[in-house]
Amino acid sequence: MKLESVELRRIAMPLVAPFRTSFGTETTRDVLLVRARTDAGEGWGECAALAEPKYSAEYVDGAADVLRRYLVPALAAVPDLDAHAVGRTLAPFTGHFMAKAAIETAVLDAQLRAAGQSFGSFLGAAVDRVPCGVSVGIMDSVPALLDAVGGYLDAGYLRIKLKIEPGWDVEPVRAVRERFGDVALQVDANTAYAVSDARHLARLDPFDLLLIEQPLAEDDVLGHAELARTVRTPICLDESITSARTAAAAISLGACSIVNVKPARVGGYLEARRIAELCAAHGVPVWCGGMLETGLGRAANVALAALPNFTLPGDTSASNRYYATDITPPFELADGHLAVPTGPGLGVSPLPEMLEDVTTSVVEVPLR
Ligand code: SMG
Ligand code: MG
Repeated sequence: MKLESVELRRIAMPLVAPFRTSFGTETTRDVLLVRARTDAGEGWGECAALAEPKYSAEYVDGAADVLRRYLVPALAAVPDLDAHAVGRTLAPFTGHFMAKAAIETAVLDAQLRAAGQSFGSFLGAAVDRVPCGVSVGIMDSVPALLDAVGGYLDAGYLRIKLKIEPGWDVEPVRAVRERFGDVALQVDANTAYAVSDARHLARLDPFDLLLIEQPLAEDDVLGHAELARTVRTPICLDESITSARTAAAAISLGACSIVNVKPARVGGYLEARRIAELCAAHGVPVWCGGMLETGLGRAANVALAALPNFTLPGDTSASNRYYATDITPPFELADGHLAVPTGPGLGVSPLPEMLEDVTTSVVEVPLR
């Protein structure tokens, strides 16, 4: 394939409710969509970068900038482009995983649409639907949290993840356990603790959580290994895992026994699949993370979550958990599951009218 032009489109997607984490509150997702036009047809990718560089170093304006200045021009020079060539071509540019993931996904979508193959089939999906969890933000009060969790359980979600931070951890976990019994429950700290908090975090042990996700800083792999020797709850890494190599190191050092595989964080679906396979070889279960994606990003995540080693429910919730109106036909929960799309490529496309309604800017990247 040859890249003919790339469109960088920004859309503003209001969330149905504010989503608060230890690093900030999201109320509207400012999403960058990448549309790759090739001589074999077009493809879409969604960039997961948030507005501010707080989850990780990436942010949406930075992602758009690096795509326009460096990544797209490098790919435009490749005569027979496919998804595998994207990572190779972009390797000289350090970091910028979310920007790289977005363009790799767009190229893969174009390639698979042209070949009539779905993401799920290409990646190696083993099932036709995936069990879904939901990530629940920090709330103003425990009663408000119990209301939210109750609503998600009524909707059929099979696992609850609570965002935690110092001052909002043991009490909300205890309250959810007491009210909802033995529901599958886990927590995510988004790096809000220090290794000196080990004894405090061990107070979560009696609640039989599936895991505690990323309690310490992104670069504190040894700290996580030390913590794993103090707390009984399994440690799962998110932010720290940026490649198959960092996953191998974290596992070897005993820093985690479960991995959150988030394609955006590792540069795309090909590296995400490598991580899942590496984890399988080490007996480490994985699950698919999320970044409040629209239906486009969700389609690819659901396909990935259908791979064999994804044995825990992912942050792959239905469209209406995030958006009143999605830009694709909505993903709907059925019996706690989402169906893996079967159409060519992502299997979903943006609805033109809806897309126009939410678009805030469109930039064509000039290809020389
Ligand atoms: O997509 O359902 C979702 C959100 C899942 O909690 C979620 N993501 O650290 O895992 C994480 C966070 C990162 C994004 S917070 C705005
Ligand atoms: Mg996380």
